[in-house]
Amino acid sequence: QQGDPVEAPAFLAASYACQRNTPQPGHNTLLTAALSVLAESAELNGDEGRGLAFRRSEGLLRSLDRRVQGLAELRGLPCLGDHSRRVIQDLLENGVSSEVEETKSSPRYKAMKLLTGIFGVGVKTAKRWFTEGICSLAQLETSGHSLNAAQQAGVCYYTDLNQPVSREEADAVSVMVEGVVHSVLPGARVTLAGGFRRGKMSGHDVDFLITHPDEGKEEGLIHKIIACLESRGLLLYQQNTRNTYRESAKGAGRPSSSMDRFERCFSIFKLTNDSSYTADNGTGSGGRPWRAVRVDLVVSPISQFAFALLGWTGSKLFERETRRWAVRERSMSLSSHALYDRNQERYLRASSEEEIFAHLGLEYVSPTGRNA
Ligand code: 8DG
Ligand code: MN
Ligand code: MN
Repeated sequence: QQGDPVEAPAFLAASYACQRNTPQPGHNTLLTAALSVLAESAELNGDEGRGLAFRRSEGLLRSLDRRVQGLAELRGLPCLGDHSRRVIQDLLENGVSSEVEETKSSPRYKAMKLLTGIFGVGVKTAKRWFTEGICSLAQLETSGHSLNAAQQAGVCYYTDLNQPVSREEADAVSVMVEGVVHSVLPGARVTLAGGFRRGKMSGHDVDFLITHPDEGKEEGLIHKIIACLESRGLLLYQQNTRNTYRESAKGAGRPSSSMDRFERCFSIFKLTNDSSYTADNGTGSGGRPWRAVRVDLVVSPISQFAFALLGWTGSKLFERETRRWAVRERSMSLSSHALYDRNQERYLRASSEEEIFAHLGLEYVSPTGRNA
């Protein structure tokens, strides 16, 4: 049957990603991969607005429950601007998009991707280096730039850290983290967050959220965890911060801010190729019997745990959209710490993610549906 395209169901026509169920990888990976390149390229140029527009298109396409075969099927759907539609049309008609191919092969994109692929190097630093003609690790090394501790570790473990972390490796890291956490604070709870909680099969790091059912017991926990990891020789690098969050009478801080103030540790683990871990690709570069893996550890008081879990599960776009929904549609500000109702001028408590969605007037989206 040819006919007109069917009306999009309401949840697909929803313009906020947090109103939709978005599985991984979705039915339109050719299109989403292409839009992701354009989004990344814009982000690497420091053009956040343009990056966000492509991310929204990408998210919308990933949420569709079938493979798109013609542009007409996208009629009436939100989040797809003219530019995205042109790229999609190219891909549907020719199998490739010339703009995407040009972007991928441009020296600037390649260099910026390589340089920001160094742990500890952000867009601003990479841009400065690229302007000076630095396009490779070798050129960076001979440039004489002094690197901070994070960047030194980033260069040192570059190959390992740019090899995706597999599900098996994430599970092996979970075993290590749980062992250490329970030995320094019995009763503490360790929850896998980030992309792996969303059901992704690989990731750029492994994210953990740690709490204890007795409020206050978690204070200072990050230091004990780090000390124990170090004594067991499991850490290659770590940078930790203590908790600086305080509720203010005026309500939660800027809703767009994705940084939070938990006790946390950005680290690089030494994952050994031992019995708990049998993946074939388990050796690091250079044939070492271990590999370096990026791990984020975050400690939350139990009273903020639901918010922290929602915040650290992602995806980044899903988080952004949830916060945008809260402000624009509910006059609330949401962070990884709390939800503040600006009309009632009070904080809304929650002990589960379901309660937060309910406060926001959103239908609950399970972690595996948050891959916007
Ligand atoms: P990946 O590692 O598989 O590439 O994907 P991911 O797990 O979704 O990305 P991530 O960079 O590890 O971030 C996981 C979530 O953590 C993401 O939704 C944003 C959230 N997050 C916070 N606060 C902070 C913060 O201060 N820094 C970073 N990098 N992420 C934060 O809630
Ligand atoms: Mn992650
Ligand atoms: Mn992370």
